[in-house]
Amino acid sequence: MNKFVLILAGAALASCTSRPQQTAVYDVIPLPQSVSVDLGGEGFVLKPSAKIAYFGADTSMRRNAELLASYLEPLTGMRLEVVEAPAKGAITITDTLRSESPEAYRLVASADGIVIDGASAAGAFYGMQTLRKSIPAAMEADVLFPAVSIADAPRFPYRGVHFDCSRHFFPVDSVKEYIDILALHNVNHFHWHLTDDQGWRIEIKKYPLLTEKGSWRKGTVIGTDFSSNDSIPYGGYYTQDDAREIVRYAAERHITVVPEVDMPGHMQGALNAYPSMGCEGGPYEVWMRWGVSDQVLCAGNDSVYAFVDDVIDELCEIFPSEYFHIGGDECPKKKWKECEACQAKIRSLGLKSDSHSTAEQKLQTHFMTHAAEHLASKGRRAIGWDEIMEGGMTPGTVIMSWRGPKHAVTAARAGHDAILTPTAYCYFDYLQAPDSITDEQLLSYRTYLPVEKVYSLEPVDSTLTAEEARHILGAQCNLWCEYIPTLSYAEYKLLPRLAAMSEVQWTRPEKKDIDDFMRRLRQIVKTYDAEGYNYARFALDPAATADGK
Ligand code: TNX
Repeated sequence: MNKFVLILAGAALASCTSRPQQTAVYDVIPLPQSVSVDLGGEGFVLKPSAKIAYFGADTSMRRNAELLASYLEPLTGMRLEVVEAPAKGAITITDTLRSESPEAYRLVASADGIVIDGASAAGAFYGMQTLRKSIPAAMEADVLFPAVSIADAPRFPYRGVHFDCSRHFFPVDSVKEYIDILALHNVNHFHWHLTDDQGWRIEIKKYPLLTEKGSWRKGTVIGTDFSSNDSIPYGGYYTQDDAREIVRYAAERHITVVPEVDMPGHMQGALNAYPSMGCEGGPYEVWMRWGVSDQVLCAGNDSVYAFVDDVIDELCEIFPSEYFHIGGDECPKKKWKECEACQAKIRSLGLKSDSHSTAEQKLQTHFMTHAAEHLASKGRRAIGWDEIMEGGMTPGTVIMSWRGPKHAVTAARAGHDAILTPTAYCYFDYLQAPDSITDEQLLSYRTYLPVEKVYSLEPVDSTLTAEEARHILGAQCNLWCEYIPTLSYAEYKLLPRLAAMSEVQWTRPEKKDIDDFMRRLRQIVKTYDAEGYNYARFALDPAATADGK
């Protein structure tokens, strides 16, 4: 063999063993405030030998680093070593950035490495998410990060996603995966809907029957035929330790869990366990169908107020969140009108109907105010669905505007904080496809809510003054689970609409562009694929059909 042949053979061998390279693209969702690619600069090539180095004495930065290692693995096949900074040729994460926004970060990539500097551990975490989402394909390859400087901070302080774990119960591991999906989209509040007519799902030690009895229903309607029933017992609940585990898991991902105990309506689960809390004394069943029940807590019974305080007391020990959701939606007043105790309460409080509100609506305000004041005495703030304004507003309570954006406008004008979650843009239980593409889609509320519509939400109404606009804390999408029995289907309902919502929550309105968003959507689904998330493929390609099973 001559020398020339040997050189050729050597080159062939080298090309077989050298790893392929892919190039990162900073086409991420949500779109950062500024991305300056340095076209003349040399980028950083990430290889398996690179380290993830963290600065910061507290455990949250080390945890960030470990999470980053776990995020990069399914995308690149590399499991990078986590070390304390400084380290050469590393991805370095630190939390020393000075910024007005505590969630801001800067990401700089150069030949020397990548530095993510957050204004806090949370800020650094969002920089990590941007890095992760810039890796376009899941494959075993080195990654070239072109030289870049990204400066970013969120538009709104409250970026929420809700999950109804009452109508269907999702085990702890499923809730964790749900939280992982929120983290990928820079969401910072997880609104956990824990109680409803169809099941009470959180252990309360002082009231053991809530979960012993109130978490089980005897059957579930089949489809949308409310006269039908599958007669299969259905239930489940979270122990307090489970809930603590969820709080911890979310906190590691810089997400605050906001628990919801829906009151005084949507309470048949609790009424089944403790029938004396209803106006008629029961018996009450854990509801087997969907909709709005007339059976609500009695607002004339003092032991009901004590029950509310006790539940809040136990849950405040588990959930450190400043916000606590006390529901307040869809509370029919039929039973209160007929109930002696409720009417006596109305008289003793001197509540009178007027042109704005009925006496019963004012009684609800009295009820919600009781809960809100009890929370305030513990340093917490109540959030309520927008119906709580009907009988007059409880000072300090945050309004969740779901029956259209107008309630947020009313709240902000009156000096109250508000969060936008109007059904037409934010109800992810609604259809993603224009008509029924799959059988499962038939089992859904029929309103059509495509990704483009979600994207078009502007949370700050143009008629608000700058002062009023400051009361708009942010936006949230809701996943009501009457027709969502599995995590896989929940993912499908969430994705990719959550990508659109994350841009509503994070990105400045002047930077939003639906065409550019739809283009970048093709990139984020690569991360969905790498993580194995189920998503509605036809949202990207309307020609695609049956999916989501
Ligand atoms: C209204 S939104 C509800 C929920 C249902 C949902 C279905 C709200 C505060 N109440 O109880 O699950 O519609 O879309």
